[in-house]
Amino acid sequence: MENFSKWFHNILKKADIIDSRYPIKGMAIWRPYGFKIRNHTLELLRKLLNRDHEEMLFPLLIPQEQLIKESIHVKGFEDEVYWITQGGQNDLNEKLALRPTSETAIYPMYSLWIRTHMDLPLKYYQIVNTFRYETKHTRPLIRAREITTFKEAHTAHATKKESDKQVQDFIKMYKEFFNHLAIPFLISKRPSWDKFPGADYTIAFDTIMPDGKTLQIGTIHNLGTTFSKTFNIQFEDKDSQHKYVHQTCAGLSDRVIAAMIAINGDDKGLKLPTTTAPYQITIIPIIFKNKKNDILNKCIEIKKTLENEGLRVNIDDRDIRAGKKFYDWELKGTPLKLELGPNDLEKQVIIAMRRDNLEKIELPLDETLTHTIKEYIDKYDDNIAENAWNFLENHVKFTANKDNIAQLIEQGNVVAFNWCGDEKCGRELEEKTGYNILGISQTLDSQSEITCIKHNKPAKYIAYIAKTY
Ligand code: PR8
Repeated sequence: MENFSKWFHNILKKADIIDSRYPIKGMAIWRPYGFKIRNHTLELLRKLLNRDHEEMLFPLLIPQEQLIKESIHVKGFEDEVYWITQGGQNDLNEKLALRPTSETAIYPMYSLWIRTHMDLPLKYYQIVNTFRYETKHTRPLIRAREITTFKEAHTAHATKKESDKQVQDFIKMYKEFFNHLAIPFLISKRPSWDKFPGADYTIAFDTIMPDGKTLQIGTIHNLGTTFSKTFNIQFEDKDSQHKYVHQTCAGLSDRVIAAMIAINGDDKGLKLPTTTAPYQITIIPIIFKNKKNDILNKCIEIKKTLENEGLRVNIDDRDIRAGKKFYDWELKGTPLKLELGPNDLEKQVIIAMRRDNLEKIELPLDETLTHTIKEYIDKYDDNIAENAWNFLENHVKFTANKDNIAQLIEQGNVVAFNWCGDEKCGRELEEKTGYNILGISQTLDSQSEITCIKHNKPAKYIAYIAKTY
């Protein structure tokens, strides 16, 4: 993959994932194959969230007065908001914002819903489209102006301790989610100047894309009582005192799908994990005239058997060359292809080919087939995840010398370094190098004699710096 950006645009188009020719910048269309991948991704996400959250759905529009009520929050978003000012021929009395995120839509309602400690913790989420007037270069899925798949969870708790615990629970859940998608990640606490507008602190998941740039693929924010004070979200506690709730929110977007595609792809196309592949197995009949029906019938029988075991299977019976079918399903990233021709049928075997190693193996067409295939796709999943993690781990390099940062990053790495944690020092480092501090990955032992990469002050943390999307 020499030119990642070109590869990415090509694959979205050729594999029928996204069509970005829609005549509004930053807004694109999900094509049916992409839509299926998106559905499976959402299914997984809902399954994880529904363990202890409930899904809801808010309106898209937010009254101006509500959006601007939380001053720090609005400052962070004011340059990114799309406004609706007219209804038909009439000017609206109040401007309405297309939600860039929904804190200011949701929290006034939380203030009505939450009354006593018995209403807590409250854990709701929605999966909606949001709009951000991004001024940086837009890219489908990665930086869109309409984020079509924005998962936002919003929780409220009685104490700070519980909200901190919720942050940890989200971290666990995200780990599980990204593992299902074969997306390796770095977790860090964003520096104070890069946290979510209105948050006490932000924990972010980043991955390293094939071009070495990092992509923020998920965030978890502890909002403290900033919003509950602004929107008056109070509860009566056991001691009859009225207190402000402590809140968190956590977001994911289409970027997750971008990362899954980019990290697991190669020059032949996609390598989708079986969790999200529209078809986990594609059967390709090799049709010769006199045997056509026998072959097709056997393919249908195999498909049914595998489907009964819960696998997603399709048969490509298009009237085109088998070679073209192989090419297409390699491009579309089906984890396992099965090929059945007249000779195979006679020998009672089928040829299996995993998308990751492209090895062809003959499998007996008997009652062991389903079991063997399941083992195969498990190995496939393990292998693509292992490769993805190896890539990430090989591209995180530690240095104690600030003069090495630029070279390491330009070679496609994220750089880990010892840091004092001071804002001034961090900002200077960003300015001097032109890269971004992702955040703190680890706190150092307070007894340690290690010094900050920039000066002689004691280092408190290990932090990451990178070229970011
Ligand atoms: C919140 N509020 O909003 P966040 N295109 C695609 N993905 C994007 C874009 C974009 N233009 N901008 C951000 N993301 C909080 C949490 C409710 C939920 C993705 O947080 O502003 C990024 O992966 O950090 C980001 O981590 C996630 O949306 C959440 O957005």
